[in-house]
Amino acid sequence: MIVGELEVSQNDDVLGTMGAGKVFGELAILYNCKRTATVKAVSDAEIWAIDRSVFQVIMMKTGMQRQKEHIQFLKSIPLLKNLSSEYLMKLADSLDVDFFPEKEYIIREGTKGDTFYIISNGKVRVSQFVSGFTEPQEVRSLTTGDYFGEKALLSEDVRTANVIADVGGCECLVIDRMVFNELLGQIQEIQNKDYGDEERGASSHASAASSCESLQDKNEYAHILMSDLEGIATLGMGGFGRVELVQNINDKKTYALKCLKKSHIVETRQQDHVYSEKNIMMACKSPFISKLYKTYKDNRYVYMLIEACLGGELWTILRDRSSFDDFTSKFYTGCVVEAFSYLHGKGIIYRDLKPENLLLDTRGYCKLVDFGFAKKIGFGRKTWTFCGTPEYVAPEIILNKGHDVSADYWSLGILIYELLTGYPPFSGSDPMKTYTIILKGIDMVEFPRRITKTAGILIKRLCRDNPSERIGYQKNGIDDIRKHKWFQGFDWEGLKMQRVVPPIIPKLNGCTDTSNFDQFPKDRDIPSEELSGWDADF
Ligand code: 6J7
Repeated sequence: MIVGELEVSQNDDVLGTMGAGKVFGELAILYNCKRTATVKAVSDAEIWAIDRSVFQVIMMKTGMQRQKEHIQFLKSIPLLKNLSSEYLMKLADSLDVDFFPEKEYIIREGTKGDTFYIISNGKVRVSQFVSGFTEPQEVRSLTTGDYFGEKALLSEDVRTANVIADVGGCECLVIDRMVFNELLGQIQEIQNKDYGDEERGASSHASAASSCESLQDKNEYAHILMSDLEGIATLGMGGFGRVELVQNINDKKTYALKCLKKSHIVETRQQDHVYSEKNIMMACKSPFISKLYKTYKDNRYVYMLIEACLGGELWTILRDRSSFDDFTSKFYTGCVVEAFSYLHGKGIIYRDLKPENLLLDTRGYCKLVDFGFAKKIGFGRKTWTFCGTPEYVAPEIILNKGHDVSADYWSLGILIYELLTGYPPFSGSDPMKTYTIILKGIDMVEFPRRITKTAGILIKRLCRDNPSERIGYQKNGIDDIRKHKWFQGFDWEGLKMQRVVPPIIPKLNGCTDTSNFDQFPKDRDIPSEELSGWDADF
């Protein structure tokens, strides 16, 4: 608005007035909803107006511009001078920007930490407990272009100093542990940094971290060699490679071995996602998430040795039965709710929910597989990478507005609809058409009669255009979904303890029976070698 005065009201209640310089009208465009308030000129007013498509292009362009600025800033930091532009782009893609007001603790000594910081604007003061003093002693200050927070990521989890925003506050680029490990952890300057903690007589947090050997998880599968594994059958195939059922020749136990073509990973720039998949799956211990035991690599493939789920894909079962009844849909949705509850509690978003990524184990419980799009974003943060399967993608991902765990709740609504009907609510003949339909909103979707009223209400509460209005994302978190009327009488404790009798019990004749999977021809394609070394930590 350029000049004049406007009045904002809702249902005849005046909410306030606006003058020159104010912007308004964005909500109905962002969330594709009806206008949420009435705006009336109370004096002659001159206003600039932008239509929906221009607004969306501006949003997209500002997103791209922001990324360009980040790359330029990262290039100017001496620490990163030897990083290739590909790595810089990845870094710019994966970082978040946070502002800390003056005196706020960005890092507190002795707490656990998972993030690395580069100061993009402002200053911080660093202090530390030193023997002989009762208060932390200031050891240095840092300014724009400096970094901190690497020590807890390199050795153990514990922070070895306090970092506090200085006068005027401080803006930082924030990088999570996984991205740090992949892109920055190997830089010599970071590895060799010595702050002189020992000479200073810094207390145990600092010295423990510097002298601590990295804790190796005792992994009972560590001894299984690739040469111990014998191929039984192919369970799945795609451009990425294939998934084989393999048997350990020593103890006859079977596993799924995911074989990913390295050349394909590099061509499609999926290195980040593959590392993310490995790190997240390795860190997860939930009965509703398939376990990753070990990884291998050679010149052509990286491999993941995963818990076998021989009951087959929920997608295949749904295809064969056309649709599920209410209890069957509730049971599988319940398994996903438990998986999400576990992941979100760890600050991880999943981002690829669909029936193809739910596998049944021998008892009929379903588990989340394929963590290629999962990401640890922590709490209260967003991420911007476009990913997911078109029919399940949330509107904020399409509009590049940044997304978080609420995008998983959106996809949960889509899943419930698909389980109950056999088809997803938003579907076009190509991804672009699907996105256009998604942006029209759930209220434009026809709900067939096999979706009961309470199921329909839950789906609509999950598929709100505005992410913060979605059930699961509010004060009581995912418990609101567990307590929703659709789940009335559902035995959540029994599900968690795996006492509930599953609605479909797979027919299986031993641990090498692959009859619940479609049949695939032998893969005769030998991918080219890929020797760039991106998989060094695999
Ligand atoms: Br900056 C800085 N100076 C020091 C120092 O003198 N000693 C220690 N132990 N840490 C220092 N720092 C940074 C370093 O990046 O403060 C961070 C606190 O979290 C530390 O990494 P962190 O232990 O993860």
